Amino acid sequence: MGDAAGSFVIKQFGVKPFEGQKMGTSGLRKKVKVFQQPGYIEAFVQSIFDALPEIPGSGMDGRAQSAPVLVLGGDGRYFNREAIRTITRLVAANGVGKLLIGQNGILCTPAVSAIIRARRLSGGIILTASHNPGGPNADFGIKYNTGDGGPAPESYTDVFYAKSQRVSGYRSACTESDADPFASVNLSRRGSYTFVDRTAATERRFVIEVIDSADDYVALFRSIFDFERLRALLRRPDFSMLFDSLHGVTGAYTRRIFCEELGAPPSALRNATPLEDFGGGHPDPNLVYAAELVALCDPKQNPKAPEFGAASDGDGDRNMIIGRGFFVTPNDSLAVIAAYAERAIPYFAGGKLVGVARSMPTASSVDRVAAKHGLACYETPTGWKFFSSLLSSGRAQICGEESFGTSSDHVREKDGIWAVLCWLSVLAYRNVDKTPVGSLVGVQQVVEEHWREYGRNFFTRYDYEECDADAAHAMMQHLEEYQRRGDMSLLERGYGDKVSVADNFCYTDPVDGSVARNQGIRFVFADGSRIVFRLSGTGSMGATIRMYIEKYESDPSRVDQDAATALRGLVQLALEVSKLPSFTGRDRPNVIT
Ligand code: VG1
Ligand code: CO
Repeated sequence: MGDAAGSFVIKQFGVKPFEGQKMGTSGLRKKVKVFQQPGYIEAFVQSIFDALPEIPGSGMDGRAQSAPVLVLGGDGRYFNREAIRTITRLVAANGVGKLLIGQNGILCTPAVSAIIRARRLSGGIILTASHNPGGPNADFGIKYNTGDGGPAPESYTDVFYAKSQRVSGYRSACTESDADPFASVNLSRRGSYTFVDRTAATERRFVIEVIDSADDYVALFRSIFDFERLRALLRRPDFSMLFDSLHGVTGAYTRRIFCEELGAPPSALRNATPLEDFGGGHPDPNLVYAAELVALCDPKQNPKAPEFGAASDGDGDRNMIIGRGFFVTPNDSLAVIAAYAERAIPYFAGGKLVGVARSMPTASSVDRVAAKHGLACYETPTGWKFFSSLLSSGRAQICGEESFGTSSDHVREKDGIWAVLCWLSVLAYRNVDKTPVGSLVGVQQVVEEHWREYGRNFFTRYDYEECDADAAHAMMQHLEEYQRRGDMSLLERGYGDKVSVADNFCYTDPVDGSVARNQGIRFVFADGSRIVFRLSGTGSMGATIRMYIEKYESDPSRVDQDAATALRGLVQLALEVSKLPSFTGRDRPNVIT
């Protein structure tokens, strides 16, 4: 072991349990200040390592032949580096044989999933609070992904939480004087370091490898998409694109993928430097937080508006797609990708696509595509973890959520850059023989043709952020009671149609039989239009109420209406039935999508 970079001993430290170390829709998200409390990260990460041996199939349940290998990285937000240093010491002290770390501590969420799958790792730890803001006064988060590359399901996170309530100590790798034994590891350069654990009589090795953040991910994309065809699209003088990373993690990938691989000019990228505080912004790709991109893509405000615009969130799993002055709802984006997949994306050619899935609040645009193409269609609770079993069992290949998340079975996370490459593939396919410049089929035309063929699902989401938690729960309670009483006359009179389903969505996973209750209150009318309410599981302050409204229009002559106008009546009705303004004191949402 003469080549070792150093050695360490494992020491045990006392810690008391912290309240509320419970993973929500996607990981543990709290204010940075909460994570900075002494022992907070240690207690939580130790709880994960205490739980994994008890979870069959976790790769740490003692059945594996060799020591587990994990990957670690984050979206580069404030506190990322400190957390990586702390977690690395716990990983080393908890029986892991090798830890891969993204260069500079950076890995986008879908890349972590790709790395776990490509290298058959036991799992990974992702440091992100996703679309929540970053900085000393903003949010931080920790996620655990399992050996299939997907977010830990509730069968894991429930045990993590139970352990966190009883944790009394943690194990950490130390020098003799309790310092960080891995201080010599240079995260800014690729390299491999072998350390020797001298705690036991039989010396054990622990390897840290700093890996390129993009290699595995880019290789995967090369196997999915026709890069040559995408290059041809990007070469067209009548085509241009603008990708806004909102100073999130995709900035570490976009130059390589869009410029080096596909030939886009550097001017196609915006806010492409990952920043610890996302430049003070909200790294959430929607019409409010990506307003600058929306304005740049609007020919009325910018004569040089590009044909195609896209944005991604803090950790690179969300995407927003826009055309020239034209916003594509995530529901329609999912439906369009599914409709074109077999023809436009080599990965799906030859009948590979047999099913699609969407989260319950997501509008049912994709259901229409599934019906027409003979695909299975699943409706799951909010949160990507619910898609994993469908993807892994081959029941569904393309999934999406209304919250700007779309992906396929190439990974087990939503994937912002993948969605953008899908859209470029659709445009490349539609323009493959459109040689005279100026005859380009653009985003708007693709979507409008889609509406005429399948009908249009008008959709809006109202977010009421940081409401008083008691008030929000009281409102949900009121809606539950309203449903229990069963008198739907207010809704039926107001909308002019029967209510066919009124329930609190409950999901039974068709693969493993697990049941998820209380996933959102929904009122579904006979024509498929819907009102849905749920509380967010990703906020870090108070409660966020999400109100989702959907209305289906099959008449081709009415699909071009303005969405706000088409939905106004249902929005009013939803506010009336929920009594949201009087419960919360809020007369308007923070974000309307
Ligand atoms: C939100 C979205 C949900 C998404 C989740 C994680 O959850 O509604 O669709 O999967 O965020 O996305 P909630 O519970 O706040 O509604 V991300 O990009 O923040 O990991
Ligand atoms: Co995200």
